[in-house]
Amino acid sequence: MARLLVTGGAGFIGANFVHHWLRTHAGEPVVVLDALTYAGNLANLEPVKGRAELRFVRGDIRDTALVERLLREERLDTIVHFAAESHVDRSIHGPDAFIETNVQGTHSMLKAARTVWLEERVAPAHRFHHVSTDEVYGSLGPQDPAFSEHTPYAPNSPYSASKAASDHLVRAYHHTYGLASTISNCSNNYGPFHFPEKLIPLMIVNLLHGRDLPIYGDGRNVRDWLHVSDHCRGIERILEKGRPGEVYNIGGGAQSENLTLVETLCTVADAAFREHGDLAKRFPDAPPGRGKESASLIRFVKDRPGHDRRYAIDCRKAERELGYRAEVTLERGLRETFAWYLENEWWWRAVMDGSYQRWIETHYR
Ligand code: NAD
Ligand code: TDX
Repeated sequence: MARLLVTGGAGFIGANFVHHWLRTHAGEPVVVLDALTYAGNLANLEPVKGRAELRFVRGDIRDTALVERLLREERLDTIVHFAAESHVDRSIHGPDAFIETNVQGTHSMLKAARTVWLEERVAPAHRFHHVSTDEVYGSLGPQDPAFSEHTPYAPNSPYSASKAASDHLVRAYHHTYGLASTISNCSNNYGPFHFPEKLIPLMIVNLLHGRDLPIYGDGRNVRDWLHVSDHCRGIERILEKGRPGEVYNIGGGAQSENLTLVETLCTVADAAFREHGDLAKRFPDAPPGRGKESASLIRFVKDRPGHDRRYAIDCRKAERELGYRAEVTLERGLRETFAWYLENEWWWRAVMDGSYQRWIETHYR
């Protein structure tokens, strides 16, 4: 039985992981530590609200004393570290927060784990799992082999550079102090509770409002899409079977050019509007409700500076050693994700207009 500290558990992937873990590990304590930045929302934890195993603590990963206290008080033996600034475009406009949270924050977590687990020996066995990204490996050409765990690091954005730095710190704490750490580098996630600043949820929300669908550059950049449920199962496998000191790539095996992905999403939307007559009334500005194709909203816009051309993940190590397999195809994942946003309009309206955030500020201290 593991006793978990999940940082960033009110964010997109962290919250999905908490839902998954409480489904598969009922009765095992989970403490979520989250600062509730713009990207963190208690609304993301609604599906597990009231679960006796779950404790939510609003706090900053840079508060080393707080993390030490939580590890001691709750006798926690496993950290799953998601908390980060995660949006590449924001890192281009303001890199400082990325260094503070992703580099200093991860170092603060490592220091707390070292003090409590290695010096005070509070937990008999421990695990520090660090959630990272394929972006640390840089950008691939069209014919290059996919990123493996041996691909040299070549981060290109302030975001990926900050994640690379945090990966190196985790590695160093394993080699220098003997911290039992693992790292996963995964590709682009998508699915429920994805904040509508990232490509897929932004396109869904814009489409429903009849707003432009902005495609950066020529739209030929390739991402390897991973449904968040597959990612969560991958992390679970690493916690259960992964070897300390090891790195595992987790991918979805679903490479797509951005333009193709957005066109597929438009087709999914058009089909949903044909099937469900009420959607035209709920979203009167969406093109398929007015007899037009969603793809008519696609617009090419100025490219992202330093935009990585292609990511692709070779996850054969995780398949071989952990029995990991991505289960959700991109087509099914996009259909289900679009349906989730239709069914959970309350969620994206609340996170976008800030009303949930304002509620948190007055009700949560
Ligand atoms: P997210 O932005 O949705 O959530 C980040 C969470 O961290 C939020 O809840 C936020 O409140 C919290 N947080 C931020 N700063 C904090 C701090 N100083 N102290 C405590 N909490 C803080 O991010 P996500 O998309 O869920 O990504 C989670 C992790 O996975 C990140 O480490 C990210 O780098 C990595 N990752 C994400 C993707 C992806 O496609 N989204 C892909 C690969 C790796
Ligand atoms: O409006 C847009 N138009 C567009 O063409 C947006 C928001 C994005 N894009 C492109 C840029 C990328 O090529 O779509 C692709 C995906 O963009 P994002 O959703 O911003 O993701 P990306 O930059 O690939 O990074 C994501 O995957 C790796 C996560 O945000 C990171 O946290 C993760 O590490």
